[in-house]
Amino acid sequence: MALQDAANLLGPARHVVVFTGAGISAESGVPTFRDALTGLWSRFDAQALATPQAFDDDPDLVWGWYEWRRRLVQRVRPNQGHLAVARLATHVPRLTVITQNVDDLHERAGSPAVTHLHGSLFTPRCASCARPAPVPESTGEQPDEGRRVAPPHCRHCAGLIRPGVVWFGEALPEDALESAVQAATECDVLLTVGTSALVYPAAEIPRVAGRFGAAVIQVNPQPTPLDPIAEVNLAGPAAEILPALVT
Ligand code: BV8
Ligand code: ZN
Repeated sequence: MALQDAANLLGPARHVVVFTGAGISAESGVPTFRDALTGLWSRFDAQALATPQAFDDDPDLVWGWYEWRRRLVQRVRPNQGHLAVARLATHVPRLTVITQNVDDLHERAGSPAVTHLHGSLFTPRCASCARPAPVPESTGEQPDEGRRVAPPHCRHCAGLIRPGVVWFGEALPEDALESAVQAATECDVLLTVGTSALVYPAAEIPRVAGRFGAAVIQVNPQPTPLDPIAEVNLAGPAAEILPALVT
């Protein structure tokens, strides 16, 4: 049985990398990236909004979208999948958590030192001088879906504040990418969870681990391009599979 095969790989592992994507947060109520635009947002294309060009063309549209997503994330809770990942740290000598997600649900589940390859909804910065900016105060109201919101101005240079995420066409944070690649080359097991593995260079991380001899275990209800390199494929939702794997 696949779950037992995965447990047998994890059991003796000394260094495990958990590599996550939007699917791990799906059962918390955070839409995955490729269906992020629901309701009023459905008339937009996520991949087109997540670009420097989109922010230049229509900063209020893009800022409004990220404010909606940030406030949605603040209202939801980590699920059993995030909690199982945090628990895994007590089962293996070394655990590295690498996420493509811009939410903070791994941290809120108790995973320390999460590597965020694509930045965070909670680290806005100035688009001109790059200095960090405060996260806007939450009003406690329901997020206004589909609403344009003017971004704040930088208190140092008056430039526009932008979300602290990595947009398409932008380089990933060098330290995050470097430590992720390093961990991938060193681990015995890489557990990839809830990612379509379509966005590069992040999608290289499980492939690097496989090339360097790690066993790759995949948790995803759908097929992905990683199926051929995964030693074990656990087809199902993360919030069910991970707690069964990490008891
Ligand atoms: C760069 C932050 C260069 C913002 C995101 C060809 C080769 C190599 C690269 C490229 C190429 N063609 C184009 C590129 C470049 C591009 C790229 O990869 N494009 C792809 C689409 C072809 N990459 C870039 O532009 C990157 N930068 O290359 O820089 C450079 C170098 C030097 C100097 C300057 C430039 C930057 C990419 C970063 C994009 N930012 N996010 C935001 O969130 O708004 S990407 C976005 O996709 C997501 O946010 C997430 O981070 C990422 C990955 O998505 P997933 O997490 O996998 O989510 P997805 O919705 O796709 O899938 C969900 C999965 O969950 C599914 O498989 C589903 O089955 C599963 N699931 C559902 N429910 C569950 C579940 N699994 C488990 N349990 C469940 N319950
Ligand atoms: Zn500034």
